[in-house]
Amino acid sequence: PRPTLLSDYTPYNFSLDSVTLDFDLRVEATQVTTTLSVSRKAGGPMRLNGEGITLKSVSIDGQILARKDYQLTQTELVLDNVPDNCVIEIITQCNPSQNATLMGLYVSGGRFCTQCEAEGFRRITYYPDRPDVLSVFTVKITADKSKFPYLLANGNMTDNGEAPGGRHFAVWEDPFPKPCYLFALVAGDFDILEDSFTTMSGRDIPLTIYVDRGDAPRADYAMDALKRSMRWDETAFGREYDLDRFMIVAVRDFNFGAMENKGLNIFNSSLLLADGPSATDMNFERIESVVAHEYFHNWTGNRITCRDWFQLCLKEGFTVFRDQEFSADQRGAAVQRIKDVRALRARQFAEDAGPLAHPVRPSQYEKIDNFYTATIYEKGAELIRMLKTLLGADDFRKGCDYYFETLDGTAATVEQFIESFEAATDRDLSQFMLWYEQAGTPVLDVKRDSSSVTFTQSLRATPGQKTKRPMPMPIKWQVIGKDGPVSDPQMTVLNGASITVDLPNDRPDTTLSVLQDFSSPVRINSRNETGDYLRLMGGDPNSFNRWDAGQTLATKLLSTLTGAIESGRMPRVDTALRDYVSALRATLLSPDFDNNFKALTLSSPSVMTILQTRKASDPTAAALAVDWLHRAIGDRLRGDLLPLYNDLQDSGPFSPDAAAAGRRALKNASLALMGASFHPQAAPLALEQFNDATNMTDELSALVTLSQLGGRRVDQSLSRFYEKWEHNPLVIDKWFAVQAMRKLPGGIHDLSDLTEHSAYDRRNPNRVRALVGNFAMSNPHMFHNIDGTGYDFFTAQILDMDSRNPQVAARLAGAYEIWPKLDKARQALIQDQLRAIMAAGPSQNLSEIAGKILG
Ligand code: BAL
Ligand code: ZN
Repeated sequence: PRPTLLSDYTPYNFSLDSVTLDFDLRVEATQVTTTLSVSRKAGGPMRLNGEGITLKSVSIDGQILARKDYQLTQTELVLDNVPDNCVIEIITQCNPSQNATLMGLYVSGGRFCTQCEAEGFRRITYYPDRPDVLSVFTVKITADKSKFPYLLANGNMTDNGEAPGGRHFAVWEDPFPKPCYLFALVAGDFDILEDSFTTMSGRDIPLTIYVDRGDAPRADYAMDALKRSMRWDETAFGREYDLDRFMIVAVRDFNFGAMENKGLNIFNSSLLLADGPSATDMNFERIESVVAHEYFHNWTGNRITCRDWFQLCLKEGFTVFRDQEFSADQRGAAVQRIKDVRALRARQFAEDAGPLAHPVRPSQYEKIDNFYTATIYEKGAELIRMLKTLLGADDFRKGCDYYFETLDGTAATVEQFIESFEAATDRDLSQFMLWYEQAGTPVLDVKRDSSSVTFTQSLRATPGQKTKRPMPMPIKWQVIGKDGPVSDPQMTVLNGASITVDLPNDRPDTTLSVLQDFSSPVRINSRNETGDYLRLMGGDPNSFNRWDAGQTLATKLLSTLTGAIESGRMPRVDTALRDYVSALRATLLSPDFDNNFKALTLSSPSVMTILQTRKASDPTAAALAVDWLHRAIGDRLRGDLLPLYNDLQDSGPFSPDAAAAGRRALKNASLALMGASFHPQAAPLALEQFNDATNMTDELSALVTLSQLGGRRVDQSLSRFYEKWEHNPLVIDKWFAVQAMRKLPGGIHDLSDLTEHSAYDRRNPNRVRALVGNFAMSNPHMFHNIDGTGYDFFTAQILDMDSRNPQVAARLAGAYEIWPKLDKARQALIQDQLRAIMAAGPSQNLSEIAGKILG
């Protein structure tokens, strides 16, 4: 099919003055009566999108149209001769119980729920399913009262009552005009958690979270995070909540993490429910940030939405930036920045370097679902961060205020966003737009002599973009001597291809700390040597760069080790490795750093990061290199790890806060290194921790260490874990994930057996991601096995998923994007898999991804 092009944008030829939706909810045959009050803005027929639904009737101003008066295809209802002002009524029917795409209206856990972004509303009724058509919605829901006691939609409930046949109804009105992708409906039985929030102007807002029966206590943390988010948006951005109530619903079957529907957020239960015994610290951290993210969308996404889906980064990049800033305030800026950059490099840099590279604002797509990517989200957030760095905090805030004030209630573009900052600060930001238009990660070359430093930027061609232009790049840097900094922090903006700057002083024997706080999303090419990285690890006052120096050094060591393993040589402990571990040890023992920072310093770069630095590499060699390095670190820190582990034992009640999480992170990192180096205490300690754990972070970390140590205890621990958590699906996801990531003794057969386990559910994205997704992304030994069985298994699972849920299938298939970085044999194997996918008659979603990866 022909792709959709940014350049083809034309406004819709009608405005919708109001929309009324009347749902007669039935599990197998729901009837939706849609009433549109329309006014013509330009000539032409009215085109309405629709997919997978049955048209019952259509009428204009009370006159039912005959079949010859409209055109109906698989994807469109086209009405000719629509009067300039009229009321159109459309009656449709759908089958929520059979809707496995999890788009539109579907049933999850016996309840009705919806997911409409990006193009799910067309599975509910015929409608202009595009983000620039805004309208006010009134929604009436009627359903069986005993099975569906709660009937929810966006906005405020204005009426409710009994209906014949044991049914009841509720009417909801949302006074804020919105595009249909923000529509939501939920009906079912729930436990509820209630609270309230007083806004900065003194309005009391009831807050309600709807969860499975018995789960309400597990929503406490999300509620707390919600209230902190609401306050933070007032103080950091001056944004107040607008409706009279705010609701969140947790559902188990969900394609996204969560969805920002106006006043009625719907969450994947994995990103909402947590308590100490069943959720890890990482779960708590993610819940806090995703609750904040969806809430922040109320202004960046809902009050100001996107003109078209090419502008997706306008709401997503900005909202990720906002949730990152929130998390930094809640948990510590340095550690948050390290985690955000680590995720960016692992996912977005890999995307930018491969066949799926695309600009933050793409210019064409086949299926917009495929563009909910790390580039749109995470690189999009980096662009906002650079804007703030370039403008300064005060001018950045002025630009944000201007944007909120002038574009409220509209569907905007990236240009309008940037123009807001230009208008508010009187600056020319036209060159900055290149960051939105050019794909790929720039390389920043750093070359110094005794008195100056030269920064040069370059950007390689990416699919569809041969030539690139220089982009404005803020570079924070500082001169570091052997006893610490010998200059103040400096800021250079590189606008052209190259710039030479005088050093503040020309002392010999100094190292430049470049790109402090990761001030631009680029790769650095420096001439630093091991000694320079060791100096930065010990003496850089910028926490991010202190951590990053260790990562760079570890990546170089791992690349060398991978090369040795590939050519059949034994890896060896050399001086660089010895010095690196000594620097790690100094960090571990220093009272100046917090436990979170120390744990991050101990965590080594991933296999994906190593592959990015190499050509035609064997991923199983890279995985062996990581294992080998862990073992070497564990050996060399042998005397330190056990005392550290013992010192960090928790005492007192569980807290999910950053300080307590940091203690657990460092303690479990010590345990993992003891395990990796087969410390005699590793197995007994892991077993004791597993048996006695009172929180999931400790329980799961111990299980992972045990599973890596191998032996009979692994099966016993896995069985025990399963029996203990059998009734908590979120923990059973973890049980599948642990096995997906380990070297299974029976190889791929063990993995196939897991897909036949009674708890495995092919229809549930969380479960499939836990087993199949983790296998592809985090089990390099088995996934990349040269016998090809890992790839065979994975392709079969993708195609199986594609028959039900194309969106999730296409996302899984993204794991194959790494193939150009692999050795020739694996390249050929993966290309064969991609051809097999294309030959199997895949969905449009999967075909776009597999086709692009294949090239
Ligand atoms: N808008 C889709 C889910 C999210 O990014 O919040
Ligand atoms: Zn979002």
